[in-house]
Amino acid sequence: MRIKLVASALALAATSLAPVADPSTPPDVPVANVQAHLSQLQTIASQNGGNRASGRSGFTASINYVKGKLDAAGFTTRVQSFSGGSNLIADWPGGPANQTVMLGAHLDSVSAGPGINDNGSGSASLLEIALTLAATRPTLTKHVRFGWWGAEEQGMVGSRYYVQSGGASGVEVYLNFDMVASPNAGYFVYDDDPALQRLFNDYYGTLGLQTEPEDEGDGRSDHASFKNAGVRVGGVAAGADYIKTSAEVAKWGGTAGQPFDRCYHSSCDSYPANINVTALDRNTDATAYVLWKLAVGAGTPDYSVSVNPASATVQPGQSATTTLSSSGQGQTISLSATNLPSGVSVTFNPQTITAGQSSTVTIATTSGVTPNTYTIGLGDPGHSAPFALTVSGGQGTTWQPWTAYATGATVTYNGVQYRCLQAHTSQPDWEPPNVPALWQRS
Ligand code: DPN
Ligand code: ZN
Repeated sequence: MRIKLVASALALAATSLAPVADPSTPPDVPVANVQAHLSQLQTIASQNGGNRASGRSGFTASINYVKGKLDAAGFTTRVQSFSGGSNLIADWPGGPANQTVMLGAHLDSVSAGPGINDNGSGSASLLEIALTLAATRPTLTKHVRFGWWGAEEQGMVGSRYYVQSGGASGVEVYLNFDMVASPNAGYFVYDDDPALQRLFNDYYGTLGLQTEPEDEGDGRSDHASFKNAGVRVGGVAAGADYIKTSAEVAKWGGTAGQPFDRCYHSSCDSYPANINVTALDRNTDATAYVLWKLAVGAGTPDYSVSVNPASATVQPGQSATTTLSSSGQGQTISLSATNLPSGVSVTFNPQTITAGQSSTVTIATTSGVTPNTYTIGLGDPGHSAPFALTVSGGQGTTWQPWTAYATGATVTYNGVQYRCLQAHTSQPDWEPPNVPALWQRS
């Protein structure tokens, strides 16, 4: 459970964003949002004949719900179709593609019920972790990808199809989440890879919670598809139809002699009755912790600036404009210009931006500026975009009709230099000697 320390004015924004000051710190994923996703999956099942089974309308609606959230958050999503269903794959842009950490959960239910613990729980948990990643935008040392599988209940069909069609290429680690909120919950950590198992146990250790190695789901969920392809796999589960022992009740509470999930694969696997919110919260935070440990680098990510256009040609006295764009993650950027020659000044509108925003840049020259090409730096110390300013004019520029002249611009006409007194667009019979109101010898 997240503790609300925020002022009420900030509460609305804080519920949709993970309250993390430092993006490199593993987030506390808001369990209320995971519950909201589960509630939606329950509604979808109820409106589609009581299930979300692969290939049926409740599954398609589930894919559409998850995809809509991910697309809005900036993920690159694709739906991979196969005979009997489809997978939803979501890539978070960034990180080295050949070093991918992938997290997956099967989104399909059995046809007997809505599949809320099996496996709305893993699906909703991963969705909220993905949205938290998008809101936090940490520096990534690994590429991060999420998969929501179809037709797991028919024998891991979707994940096998994904792996067989080359999806595991570049995937260094696959983490699987299937039944993470069983009502009579146990805390089971996959023991397929000892290093991954230790990472999960580190997190549960901070809660003072002992885990057991997961073996009930061995070969029975989508991690098997990746394990068979030689990928390191890990994950957590809260138990299916195995019976909780009294020794386990001593560690975790709950009811001895009863299944971890008495509604496994039946119509009563529904929301909210069949969800243990404490287990859902702990397992979601454990997953986020491991993802951050595997894929997130230290520190606050950097931002960058660029300008478009990156050059302009002006007469002395004229000005040019360009747009400075920035990308980054909400840092405050105070804009300034460097390397300004005398007679050139720069103003930014606005002068302070938030990384991701743009500023209009006006580069003004005086009539006395020396014609030349200058490279000006626009940005801030450490984040500079070069802008090439060519000041033409002086002896070299000959007066021409149909040209916009700014006050202070200089031209030559028949070998004589003139300075523009008043901004205008020249016309064929307005040669400088003919219109002293517009041009003065200089
Ligand atoms: N969730 C079970 C299924 O999809 O049928 C498989 C399973 C059982 C997975 C126990 C993990 C633990
Ligand atoms: Zn399952």
